[in-house]
Amino acid sequence: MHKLYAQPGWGSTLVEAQLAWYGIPCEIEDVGNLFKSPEARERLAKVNPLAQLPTLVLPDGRIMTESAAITLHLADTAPAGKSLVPTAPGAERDRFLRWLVFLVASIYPTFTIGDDTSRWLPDAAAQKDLREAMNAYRERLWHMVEGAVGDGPWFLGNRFSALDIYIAVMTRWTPRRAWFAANTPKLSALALRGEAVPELASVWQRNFRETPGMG
Ligand SMILES: N[C@@H](CCC(=O)N[C@@H](CS)C(=O)NCC(=O)O)C(=O)O
Repeated sequence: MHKLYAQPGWGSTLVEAQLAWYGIPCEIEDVGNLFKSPEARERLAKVNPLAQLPTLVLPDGRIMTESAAITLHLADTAPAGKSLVPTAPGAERDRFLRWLVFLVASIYPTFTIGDDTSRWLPDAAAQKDLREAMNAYRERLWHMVEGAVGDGPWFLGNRFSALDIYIAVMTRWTPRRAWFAANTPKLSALALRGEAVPELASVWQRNFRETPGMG
């Protein structure tokens, strides 16, 4: 069985949702708040030296980290017609890859840097400046993603994909849903649609306990 190191609402939700979509059973171990608990960080670092979520242990004991790698890995064995990743080659696949990597390589690092700026800078005022700079930069990046979304219903058009799961999860994070509703209506609509997918209902419930769409 797969084992997912997790924390409700954190990046592990990206993988928890995909496992649920594929009907892959998994054991979930919530690790605690990695920014507040040195013990949680130490425990996770034994399996993932970066001590980041998601961290997935495959049934044969191998460790997978990096949500995009896990996304592609899970799609490799997905039943035809159920895959969350368009098959190669093709324009839809290329678009998927471009924006998947944009989300993890451009947007995600703004959290790595901004979530706890005391990791990088000793001075409190400088920490605040860095956090605000990351927040502003992230908003610019989200506007770019908004510009890439077509007319729906999903990010890629008619096809539901892992991008829709990323949008549903990451729009829960700063700048949060009210900002997306006001500034990036297409992303906001995708997120709400993603939260209405019946196969994912229990995942959203576990990770974002409040009423869906109200984050
Ligand atoms: N590139 C990684 C980023 C993962 C990541 O930054 N996860 C956050 C949780 S949402 C984390 O574990 N942060 C702890 C830290 O940065 O030390 C991925 O896509 O999986």
